[in-house]
Amino acid sequence: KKEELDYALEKVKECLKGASCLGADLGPKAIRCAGLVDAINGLGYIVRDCGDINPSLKTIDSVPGSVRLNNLKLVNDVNAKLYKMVKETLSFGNFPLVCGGDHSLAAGSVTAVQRHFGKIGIIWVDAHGDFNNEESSPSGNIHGTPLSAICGGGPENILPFKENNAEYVSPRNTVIIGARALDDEEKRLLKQAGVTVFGMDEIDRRGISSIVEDAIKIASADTEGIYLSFDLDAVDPFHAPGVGTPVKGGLTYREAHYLCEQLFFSDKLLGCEIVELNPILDLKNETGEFAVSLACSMLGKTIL
Ligand code: HAR
Ligand code: MN
Ligand code: MN
Repeated sequence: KKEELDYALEKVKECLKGASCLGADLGPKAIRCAGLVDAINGLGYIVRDCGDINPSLKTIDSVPGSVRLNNLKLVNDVNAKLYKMVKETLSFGNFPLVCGGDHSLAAGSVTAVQRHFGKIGIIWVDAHGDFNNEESSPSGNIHGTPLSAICGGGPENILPFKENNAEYVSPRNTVIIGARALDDEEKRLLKQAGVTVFGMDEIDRRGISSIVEDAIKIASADTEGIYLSFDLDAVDPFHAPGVGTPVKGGLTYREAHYLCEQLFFSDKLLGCEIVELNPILDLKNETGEFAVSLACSMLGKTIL
């Protein structure tokens, strides 16, 4: 029936938010179910779970005018809350670990970390570049744009909470690892901005250890430290099937862990996030469990 179809469509749209498919909003629940808090406690930390951030808006928004970013109001509403939460966490002297949610949350988290420390580097682990702006975005999905926005390339309207005269993150201190699905215009924008991109081909050729070593050097040159933004779709879908936009040919299980372990040992980490977990697409919460094990590696869990 038409009313039923319309109702179902409305429900699906409510869940769309920054990504193109339903379910990334359930990610944090799945990570908790996989035992995140106990696992981190087990490493000797005290965990303060700030809880989920729920949007105050319920329905999908169509913004009037020429804005072509999907669900802009909804994403901005969540990110404004996240921005405040991460800034508070840092001002208490605590270490933020943000669990997504789709990657558009980086607009809130990274802006807060940058504001707190003044000058940070970013290591962005992702199959994608997330470096589209409003004009270049092929989909209008905000999760394809946050890295560009954070680096000052727009879309500016996904950073409404950014304080006046706060600095952007320098593209010169920004490194992408694991890329294998970049749009043509996005490639051009990355090159123009001066972001370092280590694609899977270079990881094949040089090995993950030398790549991570370079990435840490680039992201920490003249910065207060490094924020690690880990999109689970960087990992091969064989190990991480529970993501909205899987791309074959990604990081192996050990490459992903090695990267996180080395970042911990660099002693440069200012905070981190794990994003794009979509439990609806997962197999028995395998990717949720993987996310927990990666968080442990970021926080100092070692083999020996
Ligand atoms: N580049 C495409 C776009 O901008 C696809 C982005 C998919 N993004 C993610 N983020 N899953 O990493 O629409
Ligand atoms: Mn991403
Ligand atoms: Mn991605």
